[in-house]
Amino acid sequence: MKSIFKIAAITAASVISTSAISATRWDMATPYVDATHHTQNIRQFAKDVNAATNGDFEIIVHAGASLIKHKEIPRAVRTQQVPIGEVFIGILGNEDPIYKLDNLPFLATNFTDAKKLYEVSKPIIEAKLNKNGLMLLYSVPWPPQGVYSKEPLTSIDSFKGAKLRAYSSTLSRLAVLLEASPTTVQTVEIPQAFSTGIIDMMITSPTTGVSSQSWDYVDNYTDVQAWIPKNMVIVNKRSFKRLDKSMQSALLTAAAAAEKRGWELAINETEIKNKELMEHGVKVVDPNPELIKALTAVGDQMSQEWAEEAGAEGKALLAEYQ
Ligand code: PCA
Repeated sequence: MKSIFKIAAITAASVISTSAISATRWDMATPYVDATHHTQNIRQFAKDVNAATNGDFEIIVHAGASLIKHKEIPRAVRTQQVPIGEVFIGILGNEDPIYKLDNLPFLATNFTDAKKLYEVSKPIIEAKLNKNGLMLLYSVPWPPQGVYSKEPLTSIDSFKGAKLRAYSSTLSRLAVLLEASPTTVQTVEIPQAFSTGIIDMMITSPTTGVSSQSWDYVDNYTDVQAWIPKNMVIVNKRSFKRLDKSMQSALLTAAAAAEKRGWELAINETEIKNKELMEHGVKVVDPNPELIKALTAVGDQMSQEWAEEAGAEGKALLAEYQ
């Protein structure tokens, strides 16, 4: 009896003494390279957490899918392989229709509408994540999505037969409706996909057009501003609960700041990266009105399809947004 008490006392003492000085280190898996505002924002977020906890809570950012492949990041966070990660919301489209909403063409084409759509959909996204043991920390948009092509994009027929890069199931669906053939290609593989002829067109932001050096493969960027997709930073709930209260609050405070900063960065990024495309010789042009009209009609069709797929919850959400 005596010795058991003694062991218990020693154990308790060592727990107290280590927790008082113990530092927490989290590995964070992110998909995109440093040359994107998302990753720069995350690095600042990690710094903020560190500063707020006097260095006790360190988040080590593994950018550019260097630790975990993009497609595998959601599962890695769910299974606590890493406690925290960033994902493109649209890549979860096959798990639940709610994540497809983020890539629907011509539903939210400016930052004000994108913010509105985010606010309306956030409670549902949080509830879905919660069911999977995950928490939404914050979400930040990309610049509006435009079309990169070898030939000028004159009409909707320019898409016919194109080998169009796709990064989500929603974008694949759009490609099919445009009579193009979609191929899934990760951002880091874009140059190779163009040079080997796997793709000859893509729809993405000026950010990704710059980071993939699109000027090596295409001459035209048509700024159709089709949608404003977002990334989200997610945390494993159990990992979060295991943090002490001061670390939890440091994380949440830094996340709120990162969300605010990230939206501002995305707005600036749009202008900066559009200019950079031009400096490298890409012709950045506005779409003609007929093209926008035709693309909007396809977008409307996709919104209807989405509302059917997402059921009552989806219809209510769309109605609230619209
Ligand atoms: N860039 C990422 C997602 C959206 C964007 O602008 C990509 O092209 O995969």
